[in-house]
Amino acid sequence: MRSPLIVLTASASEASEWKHSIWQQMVSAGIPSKYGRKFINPEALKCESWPDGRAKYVPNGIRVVESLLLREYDESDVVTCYHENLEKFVGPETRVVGIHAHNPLGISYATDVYSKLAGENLMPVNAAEFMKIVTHPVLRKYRPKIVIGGPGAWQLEKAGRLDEFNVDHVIDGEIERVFSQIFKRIIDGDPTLERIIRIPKTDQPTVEEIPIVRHRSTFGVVEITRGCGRGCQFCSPATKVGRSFPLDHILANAHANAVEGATEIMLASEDMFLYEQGPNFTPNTDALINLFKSVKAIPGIETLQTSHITMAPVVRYPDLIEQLSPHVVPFSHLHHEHSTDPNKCVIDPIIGLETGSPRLFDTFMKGKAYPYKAHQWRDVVLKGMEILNRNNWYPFCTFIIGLPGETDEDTKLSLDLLYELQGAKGMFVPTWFVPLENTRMQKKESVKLVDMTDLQWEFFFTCWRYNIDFYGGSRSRWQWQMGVPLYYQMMGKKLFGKGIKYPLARFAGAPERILRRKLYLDLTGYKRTPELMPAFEKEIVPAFETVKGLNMVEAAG
Ligand code: B12
Ligand code: SF4
Repeated sequence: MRSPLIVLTASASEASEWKHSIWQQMVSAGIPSKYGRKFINPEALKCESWPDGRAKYVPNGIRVVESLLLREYDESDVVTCYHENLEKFVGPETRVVGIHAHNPLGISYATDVYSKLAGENLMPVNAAEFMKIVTHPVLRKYRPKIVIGGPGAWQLEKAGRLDEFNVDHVIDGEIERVFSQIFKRIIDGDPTLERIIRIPKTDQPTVEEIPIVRHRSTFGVVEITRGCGRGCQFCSPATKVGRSFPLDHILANAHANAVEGATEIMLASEDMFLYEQGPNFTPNTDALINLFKSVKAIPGIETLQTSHITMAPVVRYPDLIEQLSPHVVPFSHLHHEHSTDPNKCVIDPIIGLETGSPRLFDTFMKGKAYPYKAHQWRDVVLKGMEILNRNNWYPFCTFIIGLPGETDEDTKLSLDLLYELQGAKGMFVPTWFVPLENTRMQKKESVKLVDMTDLQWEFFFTCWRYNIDFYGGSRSRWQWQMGVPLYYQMMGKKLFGKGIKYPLARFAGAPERILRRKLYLDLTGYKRTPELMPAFEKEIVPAFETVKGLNMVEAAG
């Protein structure tokens, strides 16, 4: 039998939808593959195939490419599979192997820096999984053209690894309008086709040009909008024209997912409140409610998941969250004991909080707060968080450490914001600044771990202290308390210097009344409001023996 002309694939760490966990995917980007088995359940990297070897689910981007190609080629000529089935499909007639890349080397917002906490040159799980594809012997045997596309394709060029992986073409941008001509030229082996193909903004497709997917996407991802007009300088969707998909289009996509077994739909967007928005970023509550109801009504769909939102509309339109909640929170697969929902459901949309410094905010992302001003960002975050939490929205909040020109004063302001977020319900995830290609900051420098200031380490580990307190059970707390002092003595101190000692001690749960003398933030509240001290004192975590054993507490005292 003839081998297919085009084989499409994606790595297991980007295709897996294990337990519907987006968290699992983020962890894959940060954990060194060497320790992968310790932190990642091996089941999480198993993806399901149909009996003929085709993939059941892959990231939405590659499904869109597949659907475009199926307009021009037969199903027998376009096959999507995981790396373990490449052998089965790639053969003498295969001209192209197209690989989707969301975060192939784990360097989006320096997620790989997490893997570097355990030493330089450690490859995150994401990169290891990606390598399984590009180093697959069947590619060397038949030498099809290797084409990489997707939001993280830029990473291969940036890391200078195109030759190492024998990449013929990197396609950067939205492919709908130009796919036909590009694939034809690749298949024909056109020698004049550039290695890096940047699709210009003028070729961004209209929603009518974007196809309905033929097959199921990982997490049941269905786009509801594309692009964002808020213009943050570090962000790639900021460079895309804003578009909202018609309800029929969304429902047809959701239906295609449901008939192939998806029980959950993730409504993907840069900001859900952009869906059918009015002028000046006014959310369209009715349209959103109708969207939730209609998607939920599709036979087979049991749960809904949101992707990204922004905070300003939450505050500007105080009824928005209250009105949306009954139509989305009860249909979430996520639960938390703090939820006031009868079934303890919560939702966790992703929100970029980025910084507590009005100066940095004003320089790099002032549109994010619109209609509020940069100096109001702190208040917007705190008020927004209060509204979200009250309605059982426990957001996944990201921060960017090391924006260009960040000073100690800026970091202190971010720490101040973090202090005020104590007790807020959600996840606080610090990431490091990375200049993404095609953004206004593409020429800026990435953060390097060795250059992190003590305050930046404090910010980093304080976030994780909060996360463990809110999400980790007592078992996980105990494990960190055992492991962290060992990490400091055996590795952390050598890699990053003594500056991480007290931030790490906070992460490990050392008593705050001791740490407050060594760190900027005083989580007991004493430095800010000494009169409240007796009340806070009662809540202080008892002294922690293992840390003491390693002299961290004594030294801290
Ligand atoms: C849903 C989503 C997720 C989900 C699901 C991901 C999945 N595996 O399916 C979750 C929440 C898990 C996730 C995680 C992450 N994500 Co994400 N995610 C998105 C989101 C909202 C939608 C993705 C989507 O389906 N888009 C629609 C499709 C059609 O677009 P597309 O994939 O770009 O595909 C088009 C082209 O790229 C091209 N194409 C795609 N694949 C291929 C392959 C070939 C061969 C070719 C030729 C072309 C091609 O054709 C498509 C049509 O034009 C986007 C924002 C966005 N609107 O794109 C962010 C986004 C892609 N994520 C991003 C990031 C940074 C991450 C994370 C690192 C963490 C984070 N901070 O969010 C992690 C990494 C996960 C990992 N495994 O390492 C960034 C990427 C920035 C960048 N340019 O590098 C984005 C743009 C968000 C943002 N605002 O910054 N993500
Ligand atoms: S609000 Fe979010 S998606 Fe929009 S430009 Fe800013 S970072 Fe990008």
